[in-house]
Amino acid sequence: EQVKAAGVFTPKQEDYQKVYDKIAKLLVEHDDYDDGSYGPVLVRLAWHASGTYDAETKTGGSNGATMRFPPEGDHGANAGLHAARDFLDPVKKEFPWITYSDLWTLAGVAAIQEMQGPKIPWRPGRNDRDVSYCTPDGRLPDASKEQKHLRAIFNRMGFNDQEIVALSGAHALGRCHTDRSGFSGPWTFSPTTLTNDYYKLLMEEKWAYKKWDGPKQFEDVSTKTLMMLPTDMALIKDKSFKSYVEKYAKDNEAFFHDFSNVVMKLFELGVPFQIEERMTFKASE
Ligand code: CCH
Repeated sequence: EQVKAAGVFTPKQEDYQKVYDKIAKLLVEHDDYDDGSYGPVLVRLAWHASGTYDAETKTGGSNGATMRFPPEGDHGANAGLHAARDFLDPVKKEFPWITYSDLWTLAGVAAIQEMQGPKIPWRPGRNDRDVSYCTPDGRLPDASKEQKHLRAIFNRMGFNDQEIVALSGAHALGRCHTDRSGFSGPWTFSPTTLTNDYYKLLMEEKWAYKKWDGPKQFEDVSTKTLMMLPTDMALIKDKSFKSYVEKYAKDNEAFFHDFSNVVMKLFELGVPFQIEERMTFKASE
């Protein structure tokens, strides 16, 4: 049983598994959101918490959960992520010993695994920090840009071309919302299941500019129901990026393997861990 006295309770893997199981249960219970799952927006929360990392100054990253505070929570890139943070409120209430920053990344792991993705090894050790640790605006990618910008943003975090392309496969999940980013629509036909379809569609579909009043984006010529951002299209414009898109389009196992490694790295950016060992959570069912 949990020892409730402050400072005495040291959670073990089984305790984190309970947090995982609670998130998995809530995902099933709240299937009335978006395409039927909060999973994609939970992945985006964990990514935007982590992707602020700057390797040079060692600032930002998943340690701190500073998106709870207005300057960072109000950054344009974070529009709509309150949905993910609110979803996790009852989890934090039931397990008050977990920090927000551990909870957000653990929720990202749970969401990926519950959406049929690969196991993502995870370890605790993030501490919540105050408002003074909020990162400046502009550290997350701008979807209207292309390869040069992608490299500038992701190299700053410490990622190479292969890792940029592997991370981008997360766009198999979820959708764009006009009231959040201004863009519209999902990338794949199965936005609540992780597959390599994002790469397959990039390679196999014909993409054209969408004719509308919104920001510049692409739509598939055959059904006009799917979308790609300018940053997504940059992955097949650039020769080096494209070689990895081709590889992952052909080989889902290679994608899952590399995606697991790179997401693990993403969620650990900027965290001064005390422990080396990682845990792997059992998926539900
Ligand atoms: Fe992303 N992403 N993302 N993305 N993203 C959006 C939605 C999701 C960019 C822009 C956008 C990653 C990389 C990039 C997810 C995961 C990842 C949206 C729509 C934009 C715009 C937001 C809205 O309107 O709700 C750009 C630019 C990049 C550059 O590389 C990476 C990396 C990841 C994770 C590893 C997920 C998941 C979503 C869906 C969210 C939802 O609410 O459905």
